[in-house]
Formats: sequence, structure tokens, C-alpha cells
Amino acid sequence: MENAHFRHKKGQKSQMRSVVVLSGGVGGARLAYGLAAQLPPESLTIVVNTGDDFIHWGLHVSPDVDTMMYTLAGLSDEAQGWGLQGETFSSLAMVGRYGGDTWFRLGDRDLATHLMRSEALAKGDSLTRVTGRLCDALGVKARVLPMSDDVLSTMIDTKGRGTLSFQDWFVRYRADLPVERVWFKGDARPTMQVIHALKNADLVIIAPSNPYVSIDPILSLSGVQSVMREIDAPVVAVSPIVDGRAIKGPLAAMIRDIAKTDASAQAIALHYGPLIRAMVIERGDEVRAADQNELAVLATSTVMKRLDDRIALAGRVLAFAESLK
Ligand code: FO1
Repeated sequence: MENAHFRHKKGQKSQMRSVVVLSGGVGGARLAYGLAAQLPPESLTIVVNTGDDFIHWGLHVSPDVDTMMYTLAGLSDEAQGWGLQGETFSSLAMVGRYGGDTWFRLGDRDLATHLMRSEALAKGDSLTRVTGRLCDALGVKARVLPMSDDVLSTMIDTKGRGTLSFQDWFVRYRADLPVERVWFKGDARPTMQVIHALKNADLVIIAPSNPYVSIDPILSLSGVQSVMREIDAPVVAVSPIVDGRAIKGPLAAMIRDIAKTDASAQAIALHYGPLIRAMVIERGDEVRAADQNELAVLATSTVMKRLDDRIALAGRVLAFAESLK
């Protein structure tokens, strides 16, 4: 299946030969969709957070990888932000009847993804290889790389309920418990494909994803930040904060709880510090460098409500990045 957007934009390709995006779920997937419409598939690599991964009903669920894959394939449930369009939940109802866990709503067709992935992993396949095959089957042409083939679990120290795994905190407790600290359990390495992509990048984009729970797991892997500092390619962060609010999810409250400051593009710049050379922020927001270095800034419309917004924002990010060279 070829997405119509990825066909009719052929005249508008960017000069960038190798763009690497670091991403979590929804926000990053929307920008990646736009980039996939602007770049030839071989020029786009998306490194996806797997800190949210967990075992549920005995299956390996990889929420951010699946959101990326479904979004690029044009199959995602846009209103909900996760899962597949037109999904049904008969298996979930049956699990409930057996007295099983139903707080995490796995859909019937989504279940097929977790079955195929879990079977392949049990046979000794890597998450990178199985993700590649699932993407191929869904017609996703850009390269989607899980950040690691090892297990790294995002953990949340909460006020009130102690330490919770990410999905417990995010879904079971609806991200309602104040966060004291985010940390990562496990000794995971980035894959060699991730390091190779970063080393050869002309541009690294940090997607408008939650820095604490979507991007930091990737940055915590040994070697990732040092490669990002060594390369000549600009590192550009797209702000997930618009006018003091997070476009989706608990980020604004997390910034207040963890950084003890109001949510703003500036809080994002401070978080990434010298790792980024440039930032794309919402028009009307303000940002300055977190240190003595220069921070190039593009202030534009960053909200991606419609498919065309994604493509337009991706085009502006690429043009901005080209102007930095
Ligand atoms: N998020 C929810 O808020 N409730 C759910 O029941 C839920 C189920 C679910 C199933 C598959 C999947 O890939 C994602 C799912 N998510 C659900 C979203 C997901 O847990 C989070 O959005 C991400 O981990 C955060 O990026």
C-alpha cells in the first residue's frame, strides 16, 4: 500500500540525504509522517523509544514503535492517538470475562502485531528485525528503528504510590500522580543500526515528544549523546510545548513537578542544553540558548491537526535545517 501523500509530493524533496528523527509516540509519529512525504524513504530513519515497552497478556507490547508504524502506514486511530482505526475489542471483553487484566486496552487487530512480534522474539529474532518485517508488511518505507534490542524500562517515582512502571503510571493511574523522578531500569545498548544512522546523519531532529519519558530513554543509551556531539550535522529540537501547554499528555505537569518551572519552550531548551543547536517553536513562544552557545530558532506554526499540517511543518523544519549548514 502506498500512501497518497507519499506519491504526490515527489517534486518537493529536500536536499538532506540522511535525516534521523528521535521520537516517542503521537507527536513524533505525526512529524515523521510529514517527513516521509518530503524525503525519499532511504533518507529517513526514525529511532523510536522502547522505554514504554512491557509484557502484557504474555506478549511484548511496544506502544511507541506501533504508533509510529501505524501512523506511517495511515492506519492509526488519530482521535485516540494510539491503536488502529476501526478497532474492535472482543478479545479484551473475553479476557475480562476470565477475570484477566483489562486496564490496558489491546484491540483485536493490534493483538496480531503483538502476537507476531512476541513469536519472533521468542524464536530469537531481534526487535529491530521484527519491526523491519512488520513495517514492510504494512508498506512503511522509511526505516523505523527501535532504540535498542535490549530491555530498558522507564520507571516513575511518584508522590503517593512509590515507584511505578511507565504503563502503570501512564495508563492505569492516568498519569495523575505527581512525578518525583523518571529513571531507566536495565542495561541496554543502542543498536548498531541506531549508532550507524546517527554517525551518518546530515540532520538529527528531536521530535515534539515528551523529553522525560520519550526522548531521554534514547539519550540515556551509552554512546548516543557522544555521537550526537561528534557529528557535524545540526541537532534540531521541535518543541512539544505550545503557549505553555503540552499538545498531548502529561508533559506540562511533569515540567512543573521535575524541573520546578512553568512549561515553556525555554524549559525544553534548558532540558536539552548544549545537545541542540537549533529549535523549532510555536509562533509567539520565546526561547534563548541554555548556555553561551548560539541557538538558532524558527518560530512557526507547530500544531499538527491535519495531515497537511504535518507535511507543511516537516517542510519548514527541513528548510530551516538546510539554512543552518
Ligand atoms: N493508552 C491509554 O491511555 N489506554 C490504553 O488502554 C492504551 C492501550 C494501548 C494499546 C496498545 C498501544 O500500542 C498503546 C496503547 N496505549 C494506551 C497508549 C500507550 O500506552 C501510550 O500512549 C504510550 O506508551 C505513550 O507514548
